[in-house]
Formats: sequence, structure tokens, C-alpha cells
Amino acid sequence: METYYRDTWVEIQLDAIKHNIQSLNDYLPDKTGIYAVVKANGYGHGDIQVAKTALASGAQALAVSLLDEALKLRKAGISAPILVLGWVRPCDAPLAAAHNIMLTFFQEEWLQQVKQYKFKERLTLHMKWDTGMGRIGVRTIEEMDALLTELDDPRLHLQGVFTHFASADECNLAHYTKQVERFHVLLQAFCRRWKYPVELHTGNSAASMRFPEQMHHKVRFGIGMYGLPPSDVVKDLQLIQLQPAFSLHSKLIHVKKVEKGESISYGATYTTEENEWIGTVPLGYADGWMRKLQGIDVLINGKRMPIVGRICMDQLMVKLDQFYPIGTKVTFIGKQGDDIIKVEEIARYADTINYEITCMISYRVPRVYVENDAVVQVDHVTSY
Ligand code: PMH
Repeated sequence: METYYRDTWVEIQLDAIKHNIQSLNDYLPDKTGIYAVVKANGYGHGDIQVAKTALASGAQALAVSLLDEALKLRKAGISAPILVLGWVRPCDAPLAAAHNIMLTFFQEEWLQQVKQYKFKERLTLHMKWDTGMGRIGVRTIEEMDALLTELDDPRLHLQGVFTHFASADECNLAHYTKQVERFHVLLQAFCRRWKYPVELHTGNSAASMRFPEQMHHKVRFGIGMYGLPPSDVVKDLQLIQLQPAFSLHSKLIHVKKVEKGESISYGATYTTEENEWIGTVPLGYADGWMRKLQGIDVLINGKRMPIVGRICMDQLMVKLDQFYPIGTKVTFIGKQGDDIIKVEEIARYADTINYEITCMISYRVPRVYVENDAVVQVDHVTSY
């Protein structure tokens, strides 16, 4: 097993991933399967381990954003279907075909270019419909028809059709409803023209949890698989009991008593109000713990203590309530004693969403995978 030489690590509870996949599977109608969305290194959790766990727990397929991410999973020996959700260069389509990786398409010229390349293996494709996200996809029946006409090459296989919701996590569902309606208009026209079976998938975590009966053949389950709510609105609906998989920890590497009136860290933005115990922790903005998090709490000995002074590239300082020995555990995200710091608390403080918090913890922090309370795998910088 890989090892690492720093006292800062992310812990990923694979049992939580398993629980979340199984819970969604139980909740969805039998006809609806699951794409485990493991793009962006599994939302920062580690793509290979999460993918393997999700597939072993009931997901049938994987979704990523980039061809590079799909190839990484294939290289790790994963043979399950993988769909690339983003745009891939036409010149790289033969590589996708060679590795049996499914691509997303929505442009006529993209298909025309792909067809000009030499490749033997069948290229499996999913057509993207833009029903109101405004990002990628065809928006009209005419555009869709033009794409279907270009699928006249026996090497191209249309396996699926999908769209993506922009606001299924919100209180006001007007935009969601408009997208569903547009999807059905396009679907009717599609079915008149295309007589072969295709897989339909529309829902992200929010839509699959709120509208399980509307979910067609598959859902694309991302944030919920990691045990995090898509939004406060969805969390408050309490549809599925999700278990967060991600926690972030470090240890005190230096502890000292600082005289009243002394300053701490760059810019001298914090001055001790009395004689204070100050601890130094080896986590910084190069690890993803951004400077904006100055002032937020950490957990030490089950108690909350604030980060004081500017967060440096590799280290930060915490105001302690008493002396603690070097090596004392510091929890930034997760449970310690009776208290817990949730990803959502960090997101609120940083004025962002939970998705961004787990994604921002950088490659420099080792990922330690835990199953049944035992460490089963470690990924760190030398194994990338
Ligand atoms: N499908 C597509 C096309 C996506 O882009 C995403 C997430 C998902 C499914 C999964 O969504 P969920 O995590 O809410 O379940 N994409 C993004 C994104 O582009 N920015 O934030 C989340």
C-alpha cells in the first residue's frame, strides 16, 4: 500500500458511498439504473476507489467530464460502461472507441469530422439535448434531425440521449418543469424519426431524489453519492438519509505560548488579546484550504477553536484553549467527539457550494480509503 510522509490527510468512508448508492437504488423504480458521476477525481474523493465501490454497490455505469478521466479509469482496470459528459476533440474519438468509452455529441460538424478518421471499433454515442441549461446540447428539432442524418456510418452507434437540469435543487420548480416539457417535445420528434431503442437519462442527484418516478432508464448521481445534499432545499426534504464520505484531518506540529499583543502570520492581521496558546497545523492554501477560510473553526479534542491570522501556502495557526502536545489530531471537516464540521459549513463560510469544497482539496493531500473501519487503500501525490 502507498504511504505518505505528512500529517494531513483526507479520509474517505467507502461504506458511506456504498450506503448512498444502495439507498438510491432502493428508492428508484426498478427500471431506473445509476451512472456514478466520478468526474473531477470523484468530486475530490478519488475517482478509482469511488468508481469501484459504486459499481460493487449497484451502479451500472460511470460518468466523467473528460476523456482523460475515462482513460484513467480504464487504465485502473475498470471495464464498466463509461460516458464522457463533456465535449471531446473529434480527433480523439478513435481513441475513445478503442477503449470502449462512450462520448457525448451535439454538433453536426463534430460528427462529420469524426467520420473522416480511420478507426475500426464501434464508437458509442450519447446525444445531448439542451433543454434549458444553456451549456452544451442541441436546442431544436431541426438540429436534432441534422445530427440523426449524420449518424449514417455503421461505426457510429447511438446508445443514449440525455439532458441536464439547471435548477432541480431549487424551491421554485418552474424552470425544471420547463426543461421536462422541452425534453418531451424533443423526445416525441425523436421517436417519430428514430426506431432503434436508446437509453434516456435526465436526472442529477436533486432530480432523482425529488422525482424518482420521472427518471427514465438511468440517473446521473453525483453529489448525493458522496453523501452531500445538492442544496439546503433538497436536504430539508429529507428524501434519503445520505452519509457523507469525506473528512479532512491534520495534526499539531508546533505548540507555543504567545505573549499578549503579538501578531500571527503574514500581514500581521491577528494580534493576541492575552497570553495565548497557538498551534501550527501543516495545511494551507496549496492544499486547497483557501485564505478566505481565515477565522473558521477546527476541532481539537472535540472542541471548536478558530484559525487565526492569514492561512499560508502550507501551514496555518489555530488559537488553542490550552496546551496540547505535538501530534494532537486537528479535524477540519468531519466528526470529533460530539461535534461535527460539515462540508456545508465550510461552503457557507467561503460563500460557495459543498461541491466546490471537496473538489478544491488538492492533489497534495493524501486520500485514505476506509472500509469497515480499516484502511484499505491510500492514494497520494506519488501515485498520480
Ligand atoms: N450530469 C451532468 C451532465 C453534470 O454536469 C453533473 C454535475 C451531474 C450529472 C451530477 O450532478 P449532481 O452532482 O448534482 O448529482 N455537474 C456539475 C457541474 O458542472 N458543476 O457542478 C456540478
